[in-house]
Amino acid sequence: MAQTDAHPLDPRTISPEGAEEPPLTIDITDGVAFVRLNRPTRMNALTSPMRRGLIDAFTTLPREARAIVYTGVGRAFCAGQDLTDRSGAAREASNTGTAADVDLERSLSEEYEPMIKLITECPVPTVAAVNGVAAGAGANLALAADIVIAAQSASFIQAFARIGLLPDAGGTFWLPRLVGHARAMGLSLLAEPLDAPRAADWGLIWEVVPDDALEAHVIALARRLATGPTVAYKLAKEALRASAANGLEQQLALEAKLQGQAGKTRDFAEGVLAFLEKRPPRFEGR
Ligand code: T3D
Repeated sequence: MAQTDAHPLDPRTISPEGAEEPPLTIDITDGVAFVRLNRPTRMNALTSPMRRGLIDAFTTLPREARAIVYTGVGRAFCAGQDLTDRSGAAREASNTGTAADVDLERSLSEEYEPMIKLITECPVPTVAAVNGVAAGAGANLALAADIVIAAQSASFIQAFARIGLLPDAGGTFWLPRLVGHARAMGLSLLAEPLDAPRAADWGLIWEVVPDDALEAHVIALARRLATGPTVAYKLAKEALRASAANGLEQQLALEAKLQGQAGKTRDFAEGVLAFLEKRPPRFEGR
């Protein structure tokens, strides 16, 4: 993705990793916020400052942008949890013949869970541009986006079982819903890479594009979303999220309630007028 000036939210202000190589960069262009995971030598593996940076970004950016794209710098999208952060505990456990003394429940509930929830419930459309391998929590970070677009050479790996864990960061929620029980089981237990074309065939992601077309394609799509009916998008997201837990009756009632809100937006009036006047709509996002 083309770099522009750093956004004031750039997490180098909150990161202890230094100003030269911020682990996350943010900029906003034409109403689209671009969030880039920026630890290419570590395959953009997630550290605590990155997770906190993502939490900050997805808290504040929806007030400043009408679409958010996130992607990785370098050849990977994200390799999940930075395992060097767990190396001390793993070595100690190996030396003493005990289990690793690391509180993964806390790590998940304090950082991964709010991060995934904020992205999933983000009021503006989110796009994951999966530029390379997405492994472990990195794969499920991608799946948290509304629209996942992958480069042809990208792959998705529920790598957790390789290190003695179960899928987290929303994996056990999204996988069965997106690809069904049998494929969710296979991906989780075998932890094998799923290449991007097959991920699209299986319905895990929206689409695959040639590697050299990813950037332009994602920018065009995100700009389209950023000029769309932002309130209607937010309400559609809310309704689709709720459908997993609702019966038809509840869902019809929710659609009626939310459509009532959509009908009161300026964008609805503009959409109808534009149709009647045979011209493209000019949505303001309100
Ligand atoms: O801990 C908690 O809080 C619980 C939450 C857990 C969530 C999780 O995400 S658990 C799963 C963690 N992730 C993984 O297990 C994936 C580990 N990485 C890999 O399997 C492979 O690296 C990849 C399949 C992603 C890519 O393979 P490849 O062959 O293209 O690259 P590589 O040579 O393995 O990696 C390149 C470098 O990135 C390498 O460093 P080096 O040797 O050049 O200095 C490698 O160590 C580093 N790297 C890759 N992934 C991670 C990583 N460093 C730290 N943490 C990583 N996750």
